[in-house]
Amino acid sequence: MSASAEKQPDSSDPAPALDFDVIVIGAGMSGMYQLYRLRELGLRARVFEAGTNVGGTWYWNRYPGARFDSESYSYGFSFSKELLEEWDWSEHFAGQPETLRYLNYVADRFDLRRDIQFNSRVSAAVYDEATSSWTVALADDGRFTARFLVTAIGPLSTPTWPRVEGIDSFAGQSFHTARWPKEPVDFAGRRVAVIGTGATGIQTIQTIASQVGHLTVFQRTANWAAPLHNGKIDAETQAKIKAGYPEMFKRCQETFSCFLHTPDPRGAFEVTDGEREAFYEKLYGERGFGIWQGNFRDVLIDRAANATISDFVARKIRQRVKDQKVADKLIPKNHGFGTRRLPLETFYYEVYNRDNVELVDIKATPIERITPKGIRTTEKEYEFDIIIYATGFDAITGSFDKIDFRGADGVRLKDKWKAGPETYLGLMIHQFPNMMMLMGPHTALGNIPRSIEYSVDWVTGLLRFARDRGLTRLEATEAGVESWTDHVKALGVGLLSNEVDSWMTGINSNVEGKQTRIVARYSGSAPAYRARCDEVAARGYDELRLG
Ligand code: NA7
Repeated sequence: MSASAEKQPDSSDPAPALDFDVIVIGAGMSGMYQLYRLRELGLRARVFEAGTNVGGTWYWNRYPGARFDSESYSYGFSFSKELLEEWDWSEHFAGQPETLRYLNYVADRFDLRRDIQFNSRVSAAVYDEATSSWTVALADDGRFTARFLVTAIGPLSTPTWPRVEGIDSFAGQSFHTARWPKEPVDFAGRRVAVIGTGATGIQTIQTIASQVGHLTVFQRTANWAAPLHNGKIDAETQAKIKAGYPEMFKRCQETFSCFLHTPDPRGAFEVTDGEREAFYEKLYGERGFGIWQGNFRDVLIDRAANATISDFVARKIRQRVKDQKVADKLIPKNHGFGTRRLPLETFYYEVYNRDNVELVDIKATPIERITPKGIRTTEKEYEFDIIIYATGFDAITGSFDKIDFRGADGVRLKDKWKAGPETYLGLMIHQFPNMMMLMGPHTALGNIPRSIEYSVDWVTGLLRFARDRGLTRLEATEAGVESWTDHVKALGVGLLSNEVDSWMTGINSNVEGKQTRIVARYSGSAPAYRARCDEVAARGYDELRLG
């Protein structure tokens, strides 16, 4: 800890010196890159991180089989040519250990750790109008002040457990996938339960099925999934990837959500039945998110178009799963293909052809309680050695709810956002001056590192502007927030994904008060988002209240 960080503010001093220019909460990809840019500006910055090391999502999610669903090379940082040149991704979709190694390499390469304080969970952040500054309190101990506050707390970082009785009574081992231990878990011969079949559950299930004695999957809602088609990157491909980086990142800037894939300009019914089938077959055989992000332009907005791809993928599931009763349980009935975040899988469906795997439909036979021995449904009690909760996150606003943010006049963010988030460009909030959000609500998510780099650069531009003009107070106006929030809501109209319960619509059965759908994400195109934010910057941030 630096000398300045140890200093406690002196309450008798009417204008105590601030500990830092900027405090950043979180040392995941957003916080790491923000720190790098703040240093370039010559600002005194401190990052507070709850974990013991950098990496955020890739630090916490150590569960078996955790890996990218977007191509490794399109996911890494693009800001440093040297870094791009130095780092070799071993697979098209790297696993979590490799990604965590990468982020540690980045931290070392840019000497980031000296301004990051680990084991430091922020519990509160309070704005003080008299000094135009933020005081950040840590859960354990310590209070620090800074002019500006940047939240880099991640859209999917607050894990949630089922609200079911008896969780603590289980006598075996239990783990949430997002709080997986650093030490390996021995599955050999064990009776294992997995609750949850989202992107995380699917990766876990397909990875451990061959390692466990017996696996029981508790599925509440069947999810659509499509093949990942991962593979090793050979030396020749590696050289091509590196030579093609400028072009590839340019493409990511042009596509709808910064992935390598972007919607096909044709509608699903603008081709013949045979052409449509062939196109789906091609997409199903290709790497990555193409079948989701590179499909016909209308499959995520038009029910009839969506039904064609849903029907295609349902047939694939029936072909891949031998027991047709099980196949039927695995085919979603309550939402169309791609209307929730699409999990990508590697022989996931084939798992259900194994003798040691059972699928339990907990819509039909709900879980009543966790018992010392295992899980009791309305049908029977199952006995386990290990229970894995792959039950997801209190997404997007959940990590904000966990910190007691208080803005001007003591207004609590949790109260302000009771009916859903309200933001300016997904970056700022009225009555929360000098606070900027990275990957908060209402921002373009998509291929997250691409969005992170853009948002960090925007925030950095704003802080440079403030520094150069000696500004000490930056605030989104009420009108600016209203206009952006209305815009984000309008963009969501007509999207099939906004008519479905998922973390993307703010639904979480495990969290009180999160049973009503909200528009939590910006669903326009990334280029349109950037154009709007660039325009604000080019006009000298004239939509903000500056002081
Ligand atoms: P998700 O996608 O939110 O999936 C959570 C899963 O857990 C999903 O199948 C849920 O069923 C299930 N779940 C949640 N709570 C319960 C309870 N109480 N009982 C039974 N089943 C439950 O989270 P993931 O971690 O898989 O993925 C999150 C994102 O991380 C992913 O989209 C990627 O962007 C990376 P439900 O569908 O709610 O019925």
